[in-house]
Amino acid sequence: MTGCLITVAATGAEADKAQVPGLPVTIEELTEQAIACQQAGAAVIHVHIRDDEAKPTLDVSRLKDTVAALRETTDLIVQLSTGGAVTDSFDARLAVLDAEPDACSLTCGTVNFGDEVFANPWGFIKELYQLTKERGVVPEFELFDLGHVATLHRLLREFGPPAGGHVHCDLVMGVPGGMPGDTATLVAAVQALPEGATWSATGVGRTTLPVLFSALGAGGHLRVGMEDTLTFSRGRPVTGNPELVQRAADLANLAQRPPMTPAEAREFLAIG
Ligand code: KMH
Ligand code: ZN
Repeated sequence: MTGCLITVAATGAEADKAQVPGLPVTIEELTEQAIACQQAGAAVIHVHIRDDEAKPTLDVSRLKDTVAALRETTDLIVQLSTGGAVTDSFDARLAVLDAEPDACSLTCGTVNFGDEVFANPWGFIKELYQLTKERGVVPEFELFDLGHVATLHRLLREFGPPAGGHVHCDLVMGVPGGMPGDTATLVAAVQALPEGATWSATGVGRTTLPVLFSALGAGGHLRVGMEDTLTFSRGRPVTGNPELVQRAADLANLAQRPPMTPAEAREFLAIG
């Protein structure tokens, strides 16, 4: 087994700043936490941004400023979300690539998302995938359900390998409406992945720790962060992303899978 790639999903599009004071919503808050997350063991940052009212936005010039600020202050691989919020249009989600990130998320199917629907029809998936290839942006395939794995196979079959040539996936588990965050489901999803693909996993809400332990034991990599988890332990809210990264890094070290540096992660993910 190799070292452990740790991705921090720092903000997301769902949590409310008024109720979660530690959520990074400004560029300053994001870079401050990003620096601490890198020190704690993160190599990739998955980025959603907020507007002046702390509401989710896909404003391209703000995304550009965020990419530039993260590059200035950290060595982290900057992975922009093309998922955005459930209310974002497909056009706005495609335009995220205009901000020229190192990497982006690419969700391989529609999924119920609590009371909402996170829409990713085939037409959108293939357009976004072709755009990542044209622009040389390395996608991370977000898999919320087993059917998404089948769509990933179809995507690779019809359009060939991604920019960089390496397939890396992220199992997003425990979303109400998606696959459950348990070991049996994780193993089933991993067994269905394309040959040679690497993977990380994240467990949303109370599935965070079971998924983390299962992923480490199965040779996978980790995504943690306030996009996915707002409670550190029973009754104790998360105060910021660094403590989630620190916990993941401590457990990865205990598993003899020390966190990859950003430089090691660039090589691993084939990000130039
Ligand atoms: N906010 C969710 C609706 C992604 O970043 O690509 C979608 C999401 C996935 O977070
Ligand atoms: Zn996201």
